[in-house]
Amino acid sequence: MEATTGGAPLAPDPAHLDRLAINAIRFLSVDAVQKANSGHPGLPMGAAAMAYVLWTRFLRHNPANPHWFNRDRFVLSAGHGSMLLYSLLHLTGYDLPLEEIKQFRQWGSTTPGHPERGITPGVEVTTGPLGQGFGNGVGMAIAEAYLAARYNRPGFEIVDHFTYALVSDGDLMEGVSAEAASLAGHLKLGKLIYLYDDNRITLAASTQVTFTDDHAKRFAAYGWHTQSVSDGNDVELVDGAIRAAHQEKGRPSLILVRTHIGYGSPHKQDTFAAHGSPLGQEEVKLTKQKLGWPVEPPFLVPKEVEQRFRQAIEQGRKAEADWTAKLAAYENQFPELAAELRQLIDGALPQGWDVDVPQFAADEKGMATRVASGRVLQTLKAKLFGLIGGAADLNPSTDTELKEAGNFESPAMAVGDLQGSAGGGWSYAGRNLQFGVREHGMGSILNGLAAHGGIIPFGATFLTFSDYLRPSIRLAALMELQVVYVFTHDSIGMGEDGPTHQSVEQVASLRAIPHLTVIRPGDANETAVAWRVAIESRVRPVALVLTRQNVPTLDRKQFASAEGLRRGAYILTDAPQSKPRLILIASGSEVGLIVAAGQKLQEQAILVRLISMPSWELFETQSQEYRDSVLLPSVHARLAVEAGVTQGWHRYIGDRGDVIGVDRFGASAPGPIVMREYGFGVENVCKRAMALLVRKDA
Ligand SMILES: Cc1ncc(C[n+]2csc(CCOP(=O)(O)OP(=O)(O)O)c2C)c(N)n1
Repeated sequence: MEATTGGAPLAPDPAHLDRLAINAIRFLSVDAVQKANSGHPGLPMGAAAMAYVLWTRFLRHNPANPHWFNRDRFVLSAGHGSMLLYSLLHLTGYDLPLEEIKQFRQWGSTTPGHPERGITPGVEVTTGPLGQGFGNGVGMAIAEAYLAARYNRPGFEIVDHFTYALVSDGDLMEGVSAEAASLAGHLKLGKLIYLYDDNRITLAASTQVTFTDDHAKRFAAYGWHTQSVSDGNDVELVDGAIRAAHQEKGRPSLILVRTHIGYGSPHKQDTFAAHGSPLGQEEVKLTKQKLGWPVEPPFLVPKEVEQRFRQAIEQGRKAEADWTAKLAAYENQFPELAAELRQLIDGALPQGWDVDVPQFAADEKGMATRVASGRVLQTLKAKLFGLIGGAADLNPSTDTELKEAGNFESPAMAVGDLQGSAGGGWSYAGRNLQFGVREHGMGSILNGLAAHGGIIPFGATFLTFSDYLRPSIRLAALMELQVVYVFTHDSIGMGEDGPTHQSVEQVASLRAIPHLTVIRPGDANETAVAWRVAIESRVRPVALVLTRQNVPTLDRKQFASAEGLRRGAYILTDAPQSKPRLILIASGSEVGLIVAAGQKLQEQAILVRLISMPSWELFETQSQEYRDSVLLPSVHARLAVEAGVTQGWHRYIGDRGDVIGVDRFGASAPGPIVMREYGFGVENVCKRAMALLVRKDA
């Protein structure tokens, strides 16, 4: 394919090589989608040129080590265009052989339909639900800015990388990206650079039908630096725009790149027919002919194209080696900082990280578990420097401020006597992330923070509003990311705000998410153990479900140790020296209630066992023996008490047990009144328990 004159080879023409390389991306994608008979060829065909420029001229990465800490991050937010990313990973020399490209979307391949973190080397995050990747990138840029501010020293820029993403119309239309973009603009994240694939076509329509706002003005209004590239196939224009974005240090960048979906396809370019289905054999042929590409063989990668892309291997090796040398010099000069950073990079917990976690004294009046959580957080912050986070404008209510640990804000922001500052100054080294009223943005940003590495992020809001970030929680679970959610005001017990704010179905719906650990601790000491579990849970997100109202702090001399929380459910106290006739089970604020009811029942000489069950997921990881030893399958009189929907509890109470729950919406009144009216009182618990005992089949 090299141009020749009468047999004498010409000097290689760089523009020619660029075109060949771009077409190689296009046709690897086209051929893979065609072979799979499934997938999205249009985006890779249109975006190939800008992706080529970014990946061969700018992206600092090491294909031999996709985990190199200081690599630039690249997110394909429009995950349906996965073949674009797979082509780039294959061509630049990641462990993604051509065989895997040929197995696109097949069982057991490392090229799933959408990019999946943990399956394909080089894929940073799972994308597919549009808009999420956009927010993930913001989280990564925050992580970079925080770690850089905390650990870099003049001449030792140990953490120093860009975060890039390729975003599409769908990404920009989804509300989550509006939240994340607004926050990124406010935070002035200058090393965040997004290429917008402005192809004006979505799955089902031209954007003329759905999306006619002025995108450049919109992002400018968020505080972004924007540029437009009129021809996305012009590599020098794209190159110039990325260079200019690098120069812009004080704002995130959006580069609006005009492209054509399905570029080169005679009948499908610029139509949504190119979006989500294979071109078809005949159209593949015509497209290859039109772009001057050999029709056969499929999956062709010309030698010179491979050589061009594979320069990334040597460049990456050198970039990482230089960085490693710099890190060694930094370790010499700043041994303590370096040791701390090293721990974060390795994801290790420092010795004694939890020695200051408080023990709470028994107290009948007790404290809200949100308050206990706040107390625990203050002790964790002193040793865990990767622990950063905040709330969606609810930090006073959720008790999630890291006191005197600074606000994560651009150093360019004026620090004034601003309400809501955490103390400790404003800078990128601040550990309090004020997400504003942006729950969904927060969810996607938390995922980006966790995916970046070095960070244990937490985010807080009322449990009811967990619905607003649920899509991101699901992805955290799917990606096996360590994210801690602090969800407070967890039931009708929160009181006067009424049914819109009173969670009813949220705990059950969180429990439905695979791989998410939901913990609803019953008192202050269980809350402390719950935080320990969350910090140790390196590959699972954890949702802490906490009360607004006070709950008694149990006397652990009388009741079993709160360490039992680690097993998901444990016997708080048992019938003296004999098999119980009745088992009461509760989580969270209802633990105190069954304790009170249990006392009443014991006074009536009823042999009762009390079980605290803060986490179904932790319980399910226990052996059958342990679970049976707690639940005693031979005892049928089992009553569960939880201020939420009863869905799912039958798994633990059996078909002859009973649940006191809330299978309707709440009501506006003081919390204790609502609880009483909904049946969460000692009297009702005893009544329902006694009813179980008199059942013939009990
Ligand atoms: C949250 C979400 N809603 C819907 C979809 C289904 N979907 C996949 S791609 C797409 C349209 C994408 O249009 P665009 O983002 O412009 O991508 P392009 O057509 O340029 O490939 C839709 C609706 C999705 N992936 N995520």
